[in-house]
Formats: sequence, structure tokens, C-alpha cells
Amino acid sequence: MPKRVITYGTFDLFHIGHVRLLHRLAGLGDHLTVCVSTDAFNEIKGKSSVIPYDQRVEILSACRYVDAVLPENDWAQKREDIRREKIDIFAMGNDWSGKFDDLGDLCEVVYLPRTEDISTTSLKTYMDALRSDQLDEIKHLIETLGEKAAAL
Ligand code: C2G
Repeated sequence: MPKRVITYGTFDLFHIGHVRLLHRLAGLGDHLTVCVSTDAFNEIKGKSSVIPYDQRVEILSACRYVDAVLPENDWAQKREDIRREKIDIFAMGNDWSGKFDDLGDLCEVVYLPRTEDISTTSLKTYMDALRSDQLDEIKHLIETLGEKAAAL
């Protein structure tokens, strides 16, 4: 019987950590379903994603390791998803280790090591740092131009 795998996440600013996780999840079975947190659910999670939900769905749907993409609207939908989608393996990165063991009566629960040194948060921090550098440069240019204009 083909093995069906499911995972959940925001997958904002799609990066190598996400790709490597999905690659490994695809290797656990024959079919991988990814449930993507909607923008509304992200607010409940206390997260605001840079990339809107519909684009995150499109990006994941284009990923060679992903066979199906569904919305994640709330914390409590996993049991119903696992039953409806006839899931054999529920898998997440190990930053969630132990958090979903209660699903063990429905399917195998697996936590895989995260990819080190990359996260959506670190990418956002880097982008913010870039942005503030550019703003400082623009302010400096304006001041310099102002001084030159005053000297005319
Ligand atoms: N991940 C990873 N390596 C990274 C970053 C993320 O393996 N460097 C994994 C996470 O462990 C998670 C998946 O990629 O399994 C998606 O990560 P997020 O988009 O941050 O998802 P999260 O906010 O943890 O949402 O109901 C579960 C939640 O929706 C999970």
C-alpha cells in the first residue's frame, strides 16, 4: 500500500530548510500532503508572514516533493485531516519534537532534524537590516545634496 505522509507549517520565505525537510518527508512515503497555515491562522499562531497565503500555496505546489497542498486553519484539524486523507505518517521538524505525540493512535509520528543556520526569522532580520542600511544611505545622500544645494 502506498504510504501517505502529512506535514504542517507556514513555509514563509521558502528556503533551503523547507526544501530539505520536504525532500526528506517525500522519502518517507509515496505521497506528501503539506497543510499550509492561512494568514488568519498565522495571526492565531502569533506569526505574520511576508509572503501571502495564496503565494505560499503556489510555491509549495511547485515543489517537486509535494503532491498535495491543503489549508491549515486551526490547531485542531490534524486528527480529521489524518483520518480523511488516510495518512500513515505525520512528520514535522524536531523543533516540534513531542508536541504531536497524541496523534500516535492514528498514525506514525516522526520528527526530523531541522536544517541549522537558516530560518524565516533570520531572513526577516537580514532583510530589515538591509532596509535600515539603505534608509541610512538615502538620508545621507539627502543631507549631502541639501548641503550642496545650500552652497550654490
Ligand atoms: N524547518 C526545518 N528547518 C528549518 C526551518 C524550518 O526543518 N531551518 C521545518 C520546521 O521544523 C517545520 C517546517 O519546516 O516542520 C515548517 O516550518 P514553519 O514554516 O516555521 O512552520 P511552523 O510555524 O513551525 O508551523 O501546526 C503546526 C504549525 O503550523 C507549524
